[in-house]
Amino acid sequence: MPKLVYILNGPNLNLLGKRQPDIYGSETLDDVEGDCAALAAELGVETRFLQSNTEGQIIDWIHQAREDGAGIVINPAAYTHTSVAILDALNAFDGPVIEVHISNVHKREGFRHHSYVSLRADGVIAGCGTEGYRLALRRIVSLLD
Ligand code: CA2
Repeated sequence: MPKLVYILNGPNLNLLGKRQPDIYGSETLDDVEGDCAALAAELGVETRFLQSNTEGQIIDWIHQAREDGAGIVINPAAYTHTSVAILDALNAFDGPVIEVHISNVHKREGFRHHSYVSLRADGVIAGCGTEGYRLALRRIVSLLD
């Protein structure tokens, strides 16, 4: 059975490729999912790619990953900067966690410079566009090997 990597996406990322291409690029979230699935096949892992606009749903998926997930790639979007609850859920997950941001949050408003999730993440990728997801997946797999 291939190892399962959760790829979790927070609020408004369903709009990817549809608004603000100057910040987030022109790929849609479906495109990113396809890219990750193709890379996962190459790397010999399975991915479960999910997006929610609701904090509780993201927490429930992290709990699910405790049961069947080997690693988590997470772009918590705005919850990055606000959610102790997502941090607590990630702290209850034993496998590797990589945090992804499409934009370079450190070049943006001050409130985006702090991340609760970074207190748990084993690595953080920011400002690499949607390629960041593939970089994160590669890193998860090398941490799992
Ligand atoms: O750069 C990232 O990936 C962010 O996690 C994206 C979040 C933002 O709140 C974080 O500070 C950085 C915003 C996601 C909203 O995505 C949109 C995409 C296209 C159009 C509108 C929103």
